[in-house]
Amino acid sequence: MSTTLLQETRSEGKLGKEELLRMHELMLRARLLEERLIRMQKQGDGYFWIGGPGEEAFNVALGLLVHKGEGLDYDYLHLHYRSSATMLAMGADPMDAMRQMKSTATDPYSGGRNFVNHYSIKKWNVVPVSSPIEVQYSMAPGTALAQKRHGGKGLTIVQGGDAGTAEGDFATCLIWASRPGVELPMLIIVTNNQYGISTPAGTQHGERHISDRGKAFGMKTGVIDGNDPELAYAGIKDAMDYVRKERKPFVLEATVSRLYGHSSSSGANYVTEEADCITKFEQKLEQAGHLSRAQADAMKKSVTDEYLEMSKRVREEPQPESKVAFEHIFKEAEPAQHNANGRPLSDQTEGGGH
Ligand SMILES: Cc1ncc(C[n+]2csc(CCOP(=O)(O)OP(=O)(O)O)c2C)c(N)n1
Repeated sequence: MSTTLLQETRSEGKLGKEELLRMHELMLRARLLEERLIRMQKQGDGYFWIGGPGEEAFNVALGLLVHKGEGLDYDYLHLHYRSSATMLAMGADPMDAMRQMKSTATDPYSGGRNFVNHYSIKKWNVVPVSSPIEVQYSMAPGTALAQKRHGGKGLTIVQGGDAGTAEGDFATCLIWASRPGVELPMLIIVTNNQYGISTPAGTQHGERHISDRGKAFGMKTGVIDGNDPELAYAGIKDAMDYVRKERKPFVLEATVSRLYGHSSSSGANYVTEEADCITKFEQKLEQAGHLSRAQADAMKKSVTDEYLEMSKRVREEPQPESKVAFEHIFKEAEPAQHNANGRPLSDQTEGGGH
């Protein structure tokens, strides 16, 4: 089943059984991948875990709706470390996340340099995820501005958490996205899980919804239940359709859960107090007669086994050699040649530089 099929089905009114089951499978795969990564970290096959359990409903829907490809005609993604389900829904190889967890030389996102869930895929316009939070919001207007000048239907998607919106980068994003006459084709997403690392959102926000901030800049905004895959799919699709057609920004806030705490630094244990989008969706699918408990359990077992096997294979892959540690930091270039005055020979200007 392709993304296109999902979109066609949606425009007819409702997602069909096949599409709902595909979403469920992707959500389950994303969750089981994160659980494998958490186990890898706890067993010593990695130094740190951070990821997206609790955001699968929203992030799978997003991944299925992305217009995937390289260059300005396709969507750009400026994601964060909880976007694993988006990556899986786009077709990323789960083994690559395990490679990044294990810091192997084969990790295609960072060659074993970065934390897990810090993706980077040039052929799909997935801009490298950075550990300093929120910088993606001030970078994203760059690709959106290039897309505005280029024309076409491509848009820029930027996503981060609620607490990070306190950083100046978020304000930078709102300002650049909404300049009169140069409004940018951006889908600005905030996935609100109600926490910074340990700071409750309720103690930080004078505004009712974070997305309301967009209203002051004349932007369209919306809040959706990010724990419901059908509502998330419909909400993202509506917002994307607007941005693609009008070439103007939309601020979309999605309420989500954080099911394994902040990261391995806070223990990475399952929390029972928050809504679990997969449990809720499975109940809905069972009631509709689309999925039985036995089928869901069988799928869970089979994917768990599949991922365990993958993690064993990743363990055998090579670690990076120390001599590559400084590659990709500075541009590889010949040292500049200087004249007797210490000026670069390539500098032909009269009277000195700037
Ligand atoms: C610039 C910067 N400040 C602080 C941190 C430490 N830090 C990492 S995650 C995080 C909380 C982010 O919360 P939120 O934006 O709500 O996203 P969530 O992790 O809840 O999805 C903080 C403060 C950081 N990585 N970068």
